[in-house]
Amino acid sequence: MRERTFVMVKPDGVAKGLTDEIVARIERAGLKIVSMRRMRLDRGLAEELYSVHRGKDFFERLVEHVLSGEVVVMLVEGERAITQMRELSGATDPTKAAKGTIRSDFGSSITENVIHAADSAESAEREMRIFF
Ligand code: 3AN
Repeated sequence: MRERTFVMVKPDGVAKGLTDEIVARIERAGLKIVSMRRMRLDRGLAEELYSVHRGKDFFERLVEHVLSGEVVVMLVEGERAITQMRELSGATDPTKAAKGTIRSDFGSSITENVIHAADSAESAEREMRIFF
């Protein structure tokens, strides 16, 4: 099934110069980057993106991290794009992520885990609407 999803290279990924590597992995998986923008989030956007985590103990840490530098937001399209992007990204905790995934290869902590990819069709729709 052809899907669209929302992906974001987080500030640690941008700072480590990983944007091109991540774009290459997405394209090699047969997915298409329909639109891409480098930007700085403001607090309102960051809190809206992560609104499902509001009230959790890591919420402020997460928001502070995505405000700490530039991010690259992407609209990605293709067969099973949502699942494929989750598979390319790997588990939230880089130490638990499967070998060869973006987070396993480049992530340094649960907060600094390089990439965000929408976790469901509903999240993808909501997140795409925020940024595109
Ligand atoms: P994922 O990004 O793998 O879908 P979510 O949606 O559960 O994970 O969490 C969103 C972001 O919140 C994660 N990318 C991570 O940076 C952060 N996060 C999640 N759980 C924790 C935690 N226990 N401690 C710190 N940060 C967390």
